[in-house]
Amino acid sequence: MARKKKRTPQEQTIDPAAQEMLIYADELGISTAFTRADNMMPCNIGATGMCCKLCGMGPCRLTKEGHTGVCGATIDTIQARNLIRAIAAGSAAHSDHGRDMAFTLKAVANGEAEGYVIRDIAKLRHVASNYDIPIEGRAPEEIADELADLYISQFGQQRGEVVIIGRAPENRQKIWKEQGVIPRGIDREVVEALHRTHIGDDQDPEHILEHAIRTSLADGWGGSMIATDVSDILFGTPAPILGEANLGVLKDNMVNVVVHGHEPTLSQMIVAASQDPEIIEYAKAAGTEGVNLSGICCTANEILMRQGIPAAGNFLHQELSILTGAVEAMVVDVQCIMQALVGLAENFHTQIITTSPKVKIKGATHIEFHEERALTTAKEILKTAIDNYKNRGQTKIPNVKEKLIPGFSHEYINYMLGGAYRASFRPLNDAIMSGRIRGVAAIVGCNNPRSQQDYLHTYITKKLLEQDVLVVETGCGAIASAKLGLLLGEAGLDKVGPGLREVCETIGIPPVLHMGSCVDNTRILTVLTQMVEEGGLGDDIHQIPAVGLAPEWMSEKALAIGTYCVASGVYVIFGGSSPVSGMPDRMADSALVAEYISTGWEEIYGGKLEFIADPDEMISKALEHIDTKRADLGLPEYKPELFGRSGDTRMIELEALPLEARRKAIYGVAAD
Ligand code: BF8
Repeated sequence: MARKKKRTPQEQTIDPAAQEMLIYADELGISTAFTRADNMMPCNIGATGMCCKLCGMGPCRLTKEGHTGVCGATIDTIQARNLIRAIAAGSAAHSDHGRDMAFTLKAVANGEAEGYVIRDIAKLRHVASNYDIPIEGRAPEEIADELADLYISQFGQQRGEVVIIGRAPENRQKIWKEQGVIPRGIDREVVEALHRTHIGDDQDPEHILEHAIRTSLADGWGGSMIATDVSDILFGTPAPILGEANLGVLKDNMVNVVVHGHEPTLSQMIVAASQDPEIIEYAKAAGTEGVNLSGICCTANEILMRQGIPAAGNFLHQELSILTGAVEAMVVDVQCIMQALVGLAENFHTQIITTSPKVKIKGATHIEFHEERALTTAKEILKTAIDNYKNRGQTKIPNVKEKLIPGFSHEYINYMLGGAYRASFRPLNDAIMSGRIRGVAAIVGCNNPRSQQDYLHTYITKKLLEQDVLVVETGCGAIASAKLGLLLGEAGLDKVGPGLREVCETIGIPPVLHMGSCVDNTRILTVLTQMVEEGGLGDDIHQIPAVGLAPEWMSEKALAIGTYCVASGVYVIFGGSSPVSGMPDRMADSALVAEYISTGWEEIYGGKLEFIADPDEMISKALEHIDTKRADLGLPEYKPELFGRSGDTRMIELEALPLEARRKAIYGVAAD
């Protein structure tokens, strides 16, 4: 494979902590995803969706106009098949996570899960009442047992409709019914996606892509929503809490345990175990000041937004955290875990501990986690890490971290807008209708070492904030903004448009709302639904001046999320490269799928999926879309000069303070 130019650490990432560690990795002669990406050019035929490897007659590479595979498959059929397979894999990953959560809920309800309790009874009752599960006069465990049974049944259901669909706006459900795309059962749609793409099955690209919509809906309005619901019920619905992010959260004088992956069942129990007197004593006996937990990827988001446990970083920080030499154990469960971790850890004392029955990595220590022994296993894992402290060598922890306020669940957003007595989305809708807020953008998704880490996420976020667009974030995108200090209440409002700033100052919120992990993109679906139900912004999601962006995407889960958002009526823009771009300069027929998932899907669902590499074009397209939606609703044209003059002596006083003093005045603490 041809080599491309090696980038400098400054070209590989905008994060100063990551730059420091990449320089260190170079000094040590250790490779990372950043250097491996530089050393391996992606295959330009596979990357553009022009390779079919679905049977033993191929792989067939279609590179000329009119080329077909050995079986006669055309380029558009091949691209559609590749895309739906990725969407099915992403949906499977999210939904299997949701299934595990539902089984944990069942076990907790029946007293079979060690150490767990039902933390949010109000949410349990609310979710159960969506499905007419009786709640009055019943113990939480009884309700939870019935809800768990209902949710578990959704995976294997063969006919009918997945019940969660009933939580979407009525007009949206009508579109899905007319199109016949309501998922019958979560697993069924994933299996059917695989069946349809076996050699000799579905060969009409539009028909394949119709099933891609059905499969993605089984994720967004199915498995992922179950995961979010149950996580909140068991571990608490997030509310704002002060946290920290970046590698500087690792501590030299403590046993550092980094939890990485996705399912909160494990990480929440490790949080509980780390506070257990037995573990604190054990750590002290080993000559340390205790156990310091931190997270990577979506596990980080899960424990950050509920307990304020710091995030060591996003996807590309998993290797960098081990490079510090200060991590006794990296405990992983499922998804986004690089195989390179084990080889990398051999250069240090770090133990990579796999815990899921689904995920083993050669060379890692496997301590399998099951909910009936959850607390015992969590303690065993922590003791293994503590025992490893004595093997620690030289450390290099970058002195870089930032404060943030995560925890904006849809329940909290509803509450914060109106308080306990008038909780409602009315103020948000009013702010959009008046033009104080121009529109809403969800900026979500991964890091990708093929782009400069965090640059696209934060550049686009900052530019949209200047344009009075309220930003909500999840996943690794949220951690990117956190590391840059964009999730910091009033302290981050300096460069925000005047109307948005007024709203944020009035409510007391940051202009970027951290809404959780990747499965929690379903919270965004719920917010959009509640905005429709509140009135004034149309009768369906596609009418809301809103966009979704995944600037640094890399995972199949991101494609599943993007597709269910499109099916729900959202304009979704992905950065980086397009898996269906083809080579339209050489092969006009290779542009059909890209065209169909944009204008074709827009005609049917009001949402569209586009891949745009240039960040400024992403921003201009997003703003153009927001303004078109405003005009279609008959809302006033966006005029920022009308806002931000109301004045507030307190804000003026605060603004005059240097940043650290301002943070101290607002939060009572300053960055250290
Ligand atoms: O599910 S954003 S890199 S961590 S896939 Fe993975 Fe992408 Fe991060 Fe969470 Ni989501």
